[in-house]
Amino acid sequence: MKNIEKKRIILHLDMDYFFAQIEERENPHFKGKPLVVGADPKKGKGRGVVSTCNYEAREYGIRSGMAISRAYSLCPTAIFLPVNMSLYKRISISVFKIIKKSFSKYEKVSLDEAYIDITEKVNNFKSAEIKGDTLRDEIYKREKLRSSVGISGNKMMAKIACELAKPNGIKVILPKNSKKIISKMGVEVVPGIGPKTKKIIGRKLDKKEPRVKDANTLSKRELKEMLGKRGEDFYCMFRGIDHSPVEEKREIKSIGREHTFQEDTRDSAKIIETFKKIVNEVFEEAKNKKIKGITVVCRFEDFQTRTRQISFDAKRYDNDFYYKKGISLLLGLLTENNKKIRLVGFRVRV
Ligand code: TTP
Ligand code: MG
Ligand code: MG
Repeated sequence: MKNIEKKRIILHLDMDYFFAQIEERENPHFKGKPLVVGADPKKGKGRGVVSTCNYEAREYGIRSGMAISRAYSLCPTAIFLPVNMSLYKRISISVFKIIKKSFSKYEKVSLDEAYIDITEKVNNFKSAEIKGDTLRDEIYKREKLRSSVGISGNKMMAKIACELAKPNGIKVILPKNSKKIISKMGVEVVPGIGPKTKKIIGRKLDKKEPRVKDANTLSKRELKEMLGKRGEDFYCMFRGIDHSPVEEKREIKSIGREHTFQEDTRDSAKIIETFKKIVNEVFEEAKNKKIKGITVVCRFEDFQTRTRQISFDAKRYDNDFYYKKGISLLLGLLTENNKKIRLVGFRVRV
């Protein structure tokens, strides 16, 4: 019974190369040239990461999350720009106003991305496609920015459709075709399957790059034995089925800062001093908002990234309380191993 999906029509919108496209819009002479938004490359000695880049830069192999020094070595002549977050946030607000004007049931996933449940708005996938195109046109008219839309019977397949539509496109995956389309993809297209889970599945199947069609040879019981409760969900997802609802007004916002050290360090005074500085910046931005939880991030010299978090009850505490909790999480991470620290970060949920 659980495998029978309620008939829904879900639309996924994602802005194309968002931060970089905004920079191109602000500086039209950048268009056509590789452009990278992120940390300062410092002629190859910079230590932060790439936030995003335009499609010209992607041709050189540059990607989000890559060390900026590597991006520089792949294309030293690219235009490198710092992250102008307040501008991107302003534009994101404007994009979401456009969504809100036409749709009531939407879920904001990030600054540039939303799921919209249009089941009640349209009768079929053809009219859904027209709705999607209208939305893309409206965003372009108002903000002169290109976006892509994917439409299918659930969130996972709508997102996959959107990836296939990129850039500046729209794609519908009819639910009857979902299983076939997803079966050709790598198992990591399924939300929740990261490198670790992929490895477990790969080991079981004796494949380094397991595809969904390979994973489809595993029974629900086998997946459950391997991966616990999540395994059962994956069993459905490998068949193109995803029951997760579009969660409206999930206005959990997070505010965070991170700092990449000029040199990897184990100097605790230095780490704590930097941590204090970014924590204060976060408090400054969070202002009077109620803090629901905090997360501390450490990236070690070998790029291993670890996080620790705590959630809080409804009570309001003062900033010093959250800072002390943060410090104890940080110390917990520092004592996990003896590796040097590359990056430290602090985030609050408000
Ligand atoms: P994405 O939608 O993942 O990427 P994108 O919009 O740059 O490119 P695409 O055309 O493939 O959608 O992320 C949206 C923005 O979030 C991106 O422009 C920059 C920011 N971001 C980071 O800062 N770091 C990251 O690792 C990622 C993935 C995104
Ligand atoms: Mg995007
Ligand atoms: Mg996105």
